[in-house]
Amino acid sequence: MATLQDQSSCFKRMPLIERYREFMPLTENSPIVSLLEGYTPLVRVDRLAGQISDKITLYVKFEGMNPTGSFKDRGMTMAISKAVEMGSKATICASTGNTAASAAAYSARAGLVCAVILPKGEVALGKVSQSMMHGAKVIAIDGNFDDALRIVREITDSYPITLVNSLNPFRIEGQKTGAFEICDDLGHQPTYHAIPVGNAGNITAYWAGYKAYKEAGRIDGLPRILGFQAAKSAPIVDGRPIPNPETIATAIRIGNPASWKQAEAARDESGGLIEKVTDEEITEAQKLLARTEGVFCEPASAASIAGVIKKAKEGFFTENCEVVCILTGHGLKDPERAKKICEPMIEMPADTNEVAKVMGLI
Ligand code: AN7
Repeated sequence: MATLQDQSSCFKRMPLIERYREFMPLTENSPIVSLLEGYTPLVRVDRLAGQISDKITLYVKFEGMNPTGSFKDRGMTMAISKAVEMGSKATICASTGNTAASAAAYSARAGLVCAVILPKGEVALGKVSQSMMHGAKVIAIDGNFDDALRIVREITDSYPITLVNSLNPFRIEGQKTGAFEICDDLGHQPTYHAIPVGNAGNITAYWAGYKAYKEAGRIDGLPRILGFQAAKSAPIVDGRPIPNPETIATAIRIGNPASWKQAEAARDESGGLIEKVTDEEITEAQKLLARTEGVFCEPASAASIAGVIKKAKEGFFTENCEVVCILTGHGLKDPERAKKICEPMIEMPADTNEVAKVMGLI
């Protein structure tokens, strides 16, 4: 019978953690649970850059192209592989939606039972439907992400269930691969790395990834990390936990990030910054990217673009530089939001003349 490993490596693309095996905590006998994640496009977006600054060469790393539509798959392939290696039968996570979707999918792939704890009414439709479809036990609590994470910590303290939030160190290990891919694609590190910050696992992982690549001699310098939080969910910027975080970018509606200190370290060690962008700036950036370049990311992801636009307006980019924006999730995750911010479609009779009229042809 074919093993999971055989199933995943029968095509040209190999499992992500296999590709970067030398940097991953895998043993010879580690099972590899993969959906052929990673290898996401690093798209050069000159038309967008032209509207932002004449100093920057801009790239977007479209993490929405991962199997479940977000960057979470990079960490989940590693976390679930280790869970299987250690004999776990069940997984659990708190989530604003994407971690849950990824945990549900990779748990299904490995034959593990999965439970996801979500803030009721605050998770985008696409993400909820994924968790349900993959057969997870979907539990929506009267509370926010931070409440959900507390519950998950308490449950995993008392029961033999594997926690697959980014508190699980294997998640961070897997997510380092994003940095490796960027450097492999460019042939060097970018000058600036712009990224949305929620629970702060991804900024932590990217910084660790760049540092590991430098140590291995694959790059000869490090990027400056530019992190962006939503204005009313910006605990790191404000320097205190936010009890009731709010933002239309529900993925990053987080008031007390688990990797707070590591995010500050990434900012300070890299000579970067962590700042806020408003919901209006996020929405504008999401639409601008979609309309200028044909790339549809979810609202939280657009925080990276919004941040670069904001910094460019402030005159931050004074010399020619390369900027990579991480687009953490696919726009189809949150179709309701897209409908809300765009012109409504035109409904009309099935009549050619009438159609030509509304098109302005007649
Ligand atoms: C699209 O799914 O926290 O700073 O529970 O889904 O590593 O938390 C999602 C986070 C950015 C922030 N963009 O990353 C979850 C969750 C998208 C996200 C983030 C998330 P972190």
